[in-house]
Amino acid sequence: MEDFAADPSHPRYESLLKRHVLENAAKKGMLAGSALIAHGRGEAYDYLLGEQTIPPAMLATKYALQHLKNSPNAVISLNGNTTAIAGVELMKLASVIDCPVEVNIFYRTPERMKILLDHLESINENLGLDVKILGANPDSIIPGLEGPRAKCCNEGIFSSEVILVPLEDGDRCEALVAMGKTVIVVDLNPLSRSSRMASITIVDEISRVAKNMLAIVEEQEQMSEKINYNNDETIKNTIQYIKKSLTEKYDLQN
Ligand code: PTJ
Repeated sequence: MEDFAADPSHPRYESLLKRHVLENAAKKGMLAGSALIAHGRGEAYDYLLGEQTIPPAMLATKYALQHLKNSPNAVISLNGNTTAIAGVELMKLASVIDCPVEVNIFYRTPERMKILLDHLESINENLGLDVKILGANPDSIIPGLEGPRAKCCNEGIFSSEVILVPLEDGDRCEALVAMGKTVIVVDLNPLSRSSRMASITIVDEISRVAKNMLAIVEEQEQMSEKINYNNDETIKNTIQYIKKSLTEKYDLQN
């Protein structure tokens, strides 16, 4: 990336790089107006996690992946932020688990839809993938939602049994759960309504989740591991983890 000045030795290199990728995506018209605010909120929560995948997130990731892999009709929903920072990894994942992706954005405009769909097509071409990319011609409506954010494709989100929806908003998450789907949310904020509504909540950064899922899928034996999972417990364990690490780090008991 020629116009990126930070050196890999910079302690905040990864974070600066992600911001830069989002800045460029914004210039190309891929992002919603509030995308950088949403990212900043995510960064603040990521600080509390130590910018790493914590054990409850890894458990949720493995459990979610088993559902995605074993379902005959899973789908990965992609919005602006997710496409910009984890589009490549999630397209690779879709290819390995053989499911479609669907561009489904909250702030929907025909211009943004086209830019995002073209971007994903170029990932297919550049990596020699053949992932089905849905979203151009929505023919269904998510029941219980008003306006353009309810639009979706029958072949993808509408008929899916398992859906991965990174950075989802609470209303849509609730509506998808009400449709009887297994809704897998990725959200750095364990307190958000999406996190609390989802069937499986992964409190982790989306590009780390995508990389973890790809690595796990490649190690086939982890896919058959019997996982005892309870989503409320996983969220509580996440909040406990944050509390314990802050207490230890800042010696808050004294
Ligand atoms: O592309 P669109 O039109 O669908 O719009 C996408 C955004 C993200 C702008 C839109 O969905 C939105 O406004 O989202 P919210 O309601 O601000 O929620 C975003 C949630 O994602 C917040 O709880 C953030 O903490 C979290 N988040 C932000 N960046 C990341 C993240 N979670 C995981 N990985 C991230 N990189």
